[in-house]
Amino acid sequence: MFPAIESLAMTFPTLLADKNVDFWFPTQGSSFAEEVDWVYDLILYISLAFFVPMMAFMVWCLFKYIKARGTKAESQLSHHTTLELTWSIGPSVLLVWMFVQGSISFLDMRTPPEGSYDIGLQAFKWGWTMDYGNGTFHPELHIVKDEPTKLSMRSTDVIHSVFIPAFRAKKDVVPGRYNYMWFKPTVASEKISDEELAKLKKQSEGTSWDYDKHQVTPEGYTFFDLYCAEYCGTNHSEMQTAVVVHETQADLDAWIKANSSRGDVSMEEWGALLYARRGCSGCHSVDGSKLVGPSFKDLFGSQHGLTTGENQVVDENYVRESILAPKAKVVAGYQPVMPSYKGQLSDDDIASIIAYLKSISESAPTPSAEAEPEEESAE
Ligand code: HEC
Ligand SMILES: [Cu+2]
Repeated sequence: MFPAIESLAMTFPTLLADKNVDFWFPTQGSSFAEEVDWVYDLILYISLAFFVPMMAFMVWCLFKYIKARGTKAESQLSHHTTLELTWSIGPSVLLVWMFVQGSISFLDMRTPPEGSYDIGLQAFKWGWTMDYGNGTFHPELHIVKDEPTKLSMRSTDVIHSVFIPAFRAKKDVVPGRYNYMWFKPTVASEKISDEELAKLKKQSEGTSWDYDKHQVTPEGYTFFDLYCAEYCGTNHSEMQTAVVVHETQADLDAWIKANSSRGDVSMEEWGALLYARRGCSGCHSVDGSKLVGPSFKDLFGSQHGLTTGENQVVDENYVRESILAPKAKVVAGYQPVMPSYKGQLSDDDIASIIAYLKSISESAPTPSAEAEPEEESAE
């Protein structure tokens, strides 16, 4: 099966370093894994059983029938019906067997069971947003052990592909339609101790969280990898996220609740979190460099032209409109490729993003009437 081959190719360089990888394949993390690996092994060993003796025989013939230079070649036009039937029918039977075995697993993977736990997945250049319902969105995929889980997937731009090597699951995400995939995770994530997590947090202070280096999420869970497996542009290789498998539904519910709203985090901090979590960082830098979209550094309070030729001041209303209806006013020199976040960011979320934009803008004016009466940190 393709997932197995690709997972091997992808994990090979990190094979020895990664504790999630057995000798040959990633951990068997879902109910599909055993089946897929079995079919893979079946095909591999049948191929080896033919390849090795054939090559050995060929090399043996090379030496056995070697002739001196200049010897005239003889014609060998003879025919052996039994031999020819054997080498045609034998392999055909084996091929059909491989096909049937592969199809059985394939059909199983195609059909989500009734009553699966449904999570929305949105793919975009270049990241992922999972929709847990009730306005809770997060780039990480959080699911429950032994619970059949279905992903309802869509793309805002080009074709992406969800690939979770440990689950042996992969499916394309195509713009303009919903695609579905499902799996039943069988291995739960572990959580490291609070002290260990605090240590890691300290190490990575001031930088973004390095999943590869720490091998746990910012909340301290071990995780499986989720990659984009369809080349989709410049930052395709960074289109990765973590899959965390919770022990019980109650654990997942608690996690969703904790991530559903700002809680007692300040607006500015929440805005920064949303910037990182909701994919803005894929298109907008905060260091002044131009990516797919304009940088957020010193954006708030500045002025620039629109594609219509009009001049636009970046204020609260304009930012709000840019997030909810990005195509209404397009910045001159940019393509109208930003997805709308309508229905995905609450009023509080948008106000938090505005607070964050102000905090990284020199020219941000004093808080206007619309902004929260929160103390402005003038750095
Ligand atoms: C797929 C890339 C992409 C993503 C993701 C994205 N944007 Fe944009 N954004 C753009 C582009 C391109 C523009 C400029 C063209 C336009 O105005 O639509 C833009 C424009 C903007 C503007 C107006 C900027 C200006 O200079 O006037 C704001 C504000 C904005 N985005 C906020 C956000 C926020 C907040 C997020 C995350 C919640 C986000 N964007 C996610 C591509 C993106
Ligand atoms: Cu992609």
